[in-house]
Amino acid sequence: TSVKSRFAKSLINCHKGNSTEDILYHLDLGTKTHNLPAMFGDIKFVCVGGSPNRMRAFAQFMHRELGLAGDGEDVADICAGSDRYAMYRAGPVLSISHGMGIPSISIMLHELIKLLHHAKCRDVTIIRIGTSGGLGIKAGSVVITDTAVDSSFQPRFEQVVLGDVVVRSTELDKDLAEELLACSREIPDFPTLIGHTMCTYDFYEGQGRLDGALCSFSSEKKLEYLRRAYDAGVRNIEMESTAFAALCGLCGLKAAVVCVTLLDRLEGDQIRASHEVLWEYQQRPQRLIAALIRKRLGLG
Ligand code: R2B
Ligand code: URA
Repeated sequence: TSVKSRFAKSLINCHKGNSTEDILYHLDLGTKTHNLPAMFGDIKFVCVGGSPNRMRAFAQFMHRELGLAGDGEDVADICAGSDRYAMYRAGPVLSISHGMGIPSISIMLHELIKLLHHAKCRDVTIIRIGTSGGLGIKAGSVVITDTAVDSSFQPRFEQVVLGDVVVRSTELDKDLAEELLACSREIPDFPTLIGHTMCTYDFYEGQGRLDGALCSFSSEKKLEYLRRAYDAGVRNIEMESTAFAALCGLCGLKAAVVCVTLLDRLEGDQIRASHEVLWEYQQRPQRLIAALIRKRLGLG
């Protein structure tokens, strides 16, 4: 089966020509209402993450890291007209929130990829910076995903299209993952590793938690599943990576997933760290991505 995208080699969605208006509804942007090439044509790095506040903090952080004029504290939300997603920019870096879970990130990515196409962006690197539950690794470790796998540990993303299940590959850019790992060696404050990331449709039962509203399996079954995941190479669990990898891959975008782990799931289900500790953890992927961007831009 072949899929055409606006951003892949053909660069054009098979149904929508360039002449008609395109409304990016959930971003509150459009080709008639906004000059997308002027607003975004020079974007080279797109960073996406679940929370609007975190993505705002990331844009402010990148503003400082890139040595841009002003303190960057008053960054404006480019999607202020929509309360679904938040978008900020700092120089050539775009920072966008995607909410929680595959449906939410999918909607954002469709519109973001069309935005990059309309804006005529070239050589864009896209990175998801997120949180996750770790497997057999110290809380606070950062995992760079080599392969995003589903809850059966397979490198695939299943999407229902016109009532049929279509299976898409979840391959990520190997060179980018290695480049990120090389950058991590210059940040000794926390452990960074490469591993498989398991993507689930739920935070509770879907991730083998026993602290949700339902109680449908034993703690022995839970640990058996998590150990099987570990043995299959899974080092962290989150809720967007397979859809992100599949969509970016089909559209020819070089993509990476970098998530900090908030706990070790072999040790428990509840996230008990303090807000201060969790906030510092969430800065770790940001620091790694800042190092990559600075290096790419020749800023040392
Ligand atoms: C990680 O954290 C969120 C759930 O707490 C979800 O968006 C994810 O992938
Ligand atoms: N995000 C997840 O999806 N799972 C966790 O355990 C922690 C954060």
